[in-house]
Amino acid sequence: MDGFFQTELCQRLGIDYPIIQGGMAWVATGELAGAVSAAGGLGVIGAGNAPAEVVAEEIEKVRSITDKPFGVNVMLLSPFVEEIVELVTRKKVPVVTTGAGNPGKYISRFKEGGCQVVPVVSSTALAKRMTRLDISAVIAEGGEAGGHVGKLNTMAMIPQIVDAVNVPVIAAGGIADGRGLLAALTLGAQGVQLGTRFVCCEECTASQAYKEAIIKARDRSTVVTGRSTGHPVRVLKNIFTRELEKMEEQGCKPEEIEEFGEDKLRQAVCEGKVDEGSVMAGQIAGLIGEILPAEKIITGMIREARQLLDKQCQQWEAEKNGK
Ligand code: TUI
Repeated sequence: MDGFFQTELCQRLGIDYPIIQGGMAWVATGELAGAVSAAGGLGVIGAGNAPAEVVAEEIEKVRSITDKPFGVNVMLLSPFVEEIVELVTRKKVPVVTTGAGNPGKYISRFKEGGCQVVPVVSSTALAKRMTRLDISAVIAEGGEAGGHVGKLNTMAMIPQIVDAVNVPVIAAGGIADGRGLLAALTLGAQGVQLGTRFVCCEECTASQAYKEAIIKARDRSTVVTGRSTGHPVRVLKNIFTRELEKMEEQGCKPEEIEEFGEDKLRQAVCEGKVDEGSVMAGQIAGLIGEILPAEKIITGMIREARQLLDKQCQQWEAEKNGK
């Protein structure tokens, strides 16, 4: 345990380390969330577009792995959002993160179930609006992130949101190691959320091909598609994104583009179709070089951040002593 890295956010959520695993649709199953929570972070099941009975099984899986707190990400564009809200409330899921919208109308139900609510935001205005609700923290997600993204980047957005709100801020987008953790804390965040890094985790049930596509990626391997449909999504460049770009150039209707994208994430994650499918990943994919157990990712990040801080302190100490 390390005092510096035990932020108020950790106390609020009941976790040992300020590291949250992104609730990625299809990728963030009970196995992954359970492993992250067991290792002292906050594991989060990604409900995505899944119906309640599927998510209920993932909740049971986490509870069979660990007694520690965990979360469910409620994707607010899901056709099953109503039944997912009912499920997480009934199952008393400790933490609910929300994405792709405003959870305002569901907050009272979450609170009745004893769930702490942590919405994802992509701007200061949205973050401020969320603080009128009974929430425990906000996740400020920059456009470096994988999947559905906003316009601002993490570096510029975090300090502005930290200054604008009175709840703990969790930085997301572009973070995958101890350097990113330390940088985020320096910007005033009290924690970090990682998605792409946890895809390349032993306990993650995504296809080997999906993990290998991330390992192979470089800094410029991702692209944002779907700007014309109003649903910009960051993915690895492949045959699928080139087809999508062609459709956008040709001025295809947003409905046609949306229809073409349907089921493509599942195909990539579950069937390993990484050429024709949608391989959602963040810009930090280029930094990820190996598949590790969740516990190694978490303790490695904390160790790296602490060593960086120690080294800096020693240097300052030496300077003060005129060495
Ligand atoms: O939600 C995500 N990332 C996602 S969701 C997803 S599934 C999907 N697939 C295709 C199209 C759309 C979704 C894949 N990746 N990240 C969290 C996030 N939330 N990023 C941005 C936002 C967000 C956007 C608008 C949060 C709130 C919001 O509010 C709008 C408003 O004014 O209420």
